Amino acid sequence: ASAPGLKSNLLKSQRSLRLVLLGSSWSLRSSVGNLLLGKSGSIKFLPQCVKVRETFQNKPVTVIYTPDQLFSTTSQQELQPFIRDIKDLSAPGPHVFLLVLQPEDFTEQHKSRLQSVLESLSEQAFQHSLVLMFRPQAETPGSMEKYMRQTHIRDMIIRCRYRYMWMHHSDLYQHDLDLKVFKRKELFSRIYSGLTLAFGTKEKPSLNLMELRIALIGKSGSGKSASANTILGERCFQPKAAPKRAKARCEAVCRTVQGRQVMVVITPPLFNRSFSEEELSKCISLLAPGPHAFLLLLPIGNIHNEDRRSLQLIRERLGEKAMQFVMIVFTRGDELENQSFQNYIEECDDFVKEMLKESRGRCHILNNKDESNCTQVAELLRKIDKMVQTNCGFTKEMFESERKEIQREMDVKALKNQLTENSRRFEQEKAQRDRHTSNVSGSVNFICSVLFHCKDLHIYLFIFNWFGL
Ligand SMILES: Nc1nc2c(ncn2[C@@H]2O[C@H](COP(=O)(O)OP(=O)(O)O)[C@@H](O)[C@H]2O)c(=O)[nH]1
Ligand SMILES: [Mg+2]
Repeated sequence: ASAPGLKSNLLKSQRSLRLVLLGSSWSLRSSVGNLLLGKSGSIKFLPQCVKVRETFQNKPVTVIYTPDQLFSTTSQQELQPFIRDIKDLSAPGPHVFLLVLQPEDFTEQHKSRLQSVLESLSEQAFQHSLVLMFRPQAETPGSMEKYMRQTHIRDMIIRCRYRYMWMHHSDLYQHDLDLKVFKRKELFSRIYSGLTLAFGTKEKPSLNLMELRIALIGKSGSGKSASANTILGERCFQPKAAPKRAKARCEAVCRTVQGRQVMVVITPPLFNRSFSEEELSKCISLLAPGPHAFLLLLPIGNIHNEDRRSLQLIRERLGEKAMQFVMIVFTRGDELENQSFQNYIEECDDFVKEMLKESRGRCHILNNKDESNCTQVAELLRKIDKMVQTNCGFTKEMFESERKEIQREMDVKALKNQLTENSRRFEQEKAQRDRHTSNVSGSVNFICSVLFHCKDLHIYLFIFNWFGL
């Protein structure tokens, strides 16, 4: 039996979701299952297929855990009971085959086996499959691109019509409850958006380019929500005209944009005091292994001298290295009317030009009122790609080492201040002591002179007395 049509079953009713976990090691598959079901802890190895039901946002979710037979040496014939089990448990047919792969352990043989099992499971199995790839355990710059170039991995992704996503091992073992909930929602949204990806669209999916992770920075009203929607091509956030209270938490959404995965994290305004160090660190964690770009949003017509401080704040809070990943994005591009962007920049105040110089001329303009304009997004992604080519991205390790550096600088500064304060106090006390000493010596002199004069007086009195005067 073929799997039921995705659109008719999953999208129309959206009543339930049946998922089959296939692929890599038991520990990875079961951990992905646990994340989907919102469960913690590990499941001990199961020798046969098992079906577990849960709900997600009030909708039933069934996850079918499969044992390790798939990649073991068993012949295709011996796999028949395994295939039958999956069919029985996922009847009337699964909506999604989640192919959990670890690229460094995934071989040509694994690919052939996986393909033939999928073909036996359903004629339409590939249209219902999503490749979930785990980042290499020892990730080095460019290692993901290297895996994406491997023929068997490329073939697998192309057969799944470019439905693929990367995950980080740490996504599965989050201790932070908020992050865990976020990762669960994100995985579901990626499954839904991955499966709804329209085939044969004008957008040509690309395998050469990795996913992009973008952090949006800017004051309240700078257009973070609106720009995130423009970039993601979907109304994921609610833009709001002022006045409003700045959020102290970061928000993240991931979508397939022009054939590639793009994750956008909106950060709370940096000057917001309630935006804690912990939350800042969480923002960077959400963008694991690190953002490719920090877009500093400046709304045309509402840029002030104090906005210059945003760059200083990025330095102070994220470290000097983060500056290499900063791009200034002017929002409200529609307000340029007939003026060209180039001309606008030329007429800008000097401090804006200074800011552009600090970000090495990396800038872009967005018109968030023109939602259908994909060119401005394509151009932005291209500029980010160019930036990524020269520096691979800001990593959590960089952030942590920068934080240490910032902390060290702050400690040195505090120590210097303390020393300055101590010497100032010492000088003050010395001056006070000197004053005191001079007062005392003044008094002593006075007393001495009085005594001296008294002594004279005494002599005079004696003389007067002597002469009987
Ligand atoms: N005309 C125009 N308005 C925009 C543009 N970008 C954002 N806005 C508006 O500016 C206001 C603030 O935007 P929002 O995204 O909520 O800013 P945030 O506080 O940084 O998230 C909203 O009313 C948006 O509709 C743009 O490119 N053009
Ligand atoms: Mg907003």
